[in-house]
Amino acid sequence: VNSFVLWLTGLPGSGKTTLAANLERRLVEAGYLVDGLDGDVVRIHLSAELGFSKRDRDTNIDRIAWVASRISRAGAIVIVSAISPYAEARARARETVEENCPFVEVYVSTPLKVCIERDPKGLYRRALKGRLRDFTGISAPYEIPTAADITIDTADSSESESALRVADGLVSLGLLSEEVLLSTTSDLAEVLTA
Ligand code: ADX
Repeated sequence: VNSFVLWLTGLPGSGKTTLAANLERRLVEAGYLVDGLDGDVVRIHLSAELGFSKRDRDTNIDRIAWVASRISRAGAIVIVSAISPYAEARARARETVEENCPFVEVYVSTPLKVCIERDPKGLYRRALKGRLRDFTGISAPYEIPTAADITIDTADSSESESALRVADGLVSLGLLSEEVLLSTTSDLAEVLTA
C-alpha cells in the first residue's frame, strides 16, 4: 500500500488546518483515499481531558501518531494538522508511523508576527494580555523543526499555491502521481470567485 502520513506542524494561526483541508480536497479529487486528523477535532473526540502542559501535549501527539499509523496501515493517506511544538514528540510520531509507512514532516513556517495579525480565534490577544497560560508562541515554546521534509510559509502564497507547493514536494518524494498538480474544480472555483 502506498500510503503515507503528512504531518503539518506550526504555530497557532499558521494555516495548518486550511492547508490540510485544501490538500485533502485535492487528493480526494485525484482519487486517493485520504483522512485528516486535526488537533482541534482530536481534542474534542480523543483528547478531551488534556490541557496544554508539555506532558498533555506529548500525550495528545502520541495518540494522534498512533491513530495516524493505524489508518495508514489500512491504506489511506493521513494528513495531520497539530501544533506539535516539541521536537521530541514529533520524532516519536515519526518512529511510530515509520513502522508502517513514510512520514513526511511539513513545517508551516508562517512568521509569528503574521499569526498574531491573523489571530483567528482571538487567543493571541488573550495570551499577549497575560490572560492565557501555556499559549504556544507567547507563553509556551514552539521548537522549530530543523530537518522538515517540506517547509511552507502561508504568508507569501495563496491557499491554493501553498497546497500545490506541498503536493509538488510529495510528487518529488515519489509519494503522489503528477496528476495531483493539474488544476482542479476547486482551482477554477477560486479563479471565478477572485
Ligand atoms: S498540540 O500542542 O497538542 O499539538 P493541538 O494542535 O492539538 O496542540 O491544539 C491546538 C488548538 O488548541 C489550537 O488551535 C487552539 O485553538 C487551541 N488552544 C487552546 N489553548 C491553547 C494553548 N494554550 N496553546 C495552544 N493552543 C491552544
